[in-house]
Amino acid sequence: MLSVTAKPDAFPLDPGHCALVVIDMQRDFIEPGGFGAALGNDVSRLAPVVPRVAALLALAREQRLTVIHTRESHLPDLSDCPPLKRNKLPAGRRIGDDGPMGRILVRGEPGNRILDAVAPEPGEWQVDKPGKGMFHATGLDQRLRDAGITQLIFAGVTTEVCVQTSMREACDRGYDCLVIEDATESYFPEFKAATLAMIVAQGGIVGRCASLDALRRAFQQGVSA
Ligand code: C5J
Repeated sequence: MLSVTAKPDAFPLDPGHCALVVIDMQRDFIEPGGFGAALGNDVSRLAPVVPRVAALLALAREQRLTVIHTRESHLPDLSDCPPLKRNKLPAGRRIGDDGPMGRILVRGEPGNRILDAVAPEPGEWQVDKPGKGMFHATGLDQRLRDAGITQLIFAGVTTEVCVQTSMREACDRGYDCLVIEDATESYFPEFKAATLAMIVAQGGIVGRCASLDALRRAFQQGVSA
């Protein structure tokens, strides 16, 4: 067991039972013309997180952790997209409408692709999820249990939406959770700060929070307990 310096207390890391989950590092949220932009966000705010997620992925691969990539996406016929979600936006900017990167937030479209810098490698899990949380309508819980995964390290975008929702879902299912604070980002710095504060408050009510450096140090220091 390794020990990662974290808030509110150390995270006991068991590499053989731990997976890195990289949430929604897809063009839809990070490049102009996708779903993030359709929602009215300044997508350039997410660019700085890309090299940090790439560095985290490199570390996880070096340490042979299970790596999971998610994509928020809907089926081409939108049968998995609740009308409420689609109708939030005006026609022309809705999920399924044509945009500069193909149909917005639709599975298999160019905009739905994960950025090259953080793209999945062969053997890594890829999970298409119609919701904000990664357990809704994905079958992921059973797959994790079958693989003996009990701990999850989170990164990706956006901190307060899909990262936090997935982490809360995971916490309710009994997974020990850690979010890497410099490998997650939001369009809104204040929402990111509030989310990280909420996660670690009340004794770590949803999990723990650590820096990428702290995770790296834990692997360098090796067995500590
Ligand atoms: C959003 C996400 N923000 N991946 N999705 O709608 O956080």
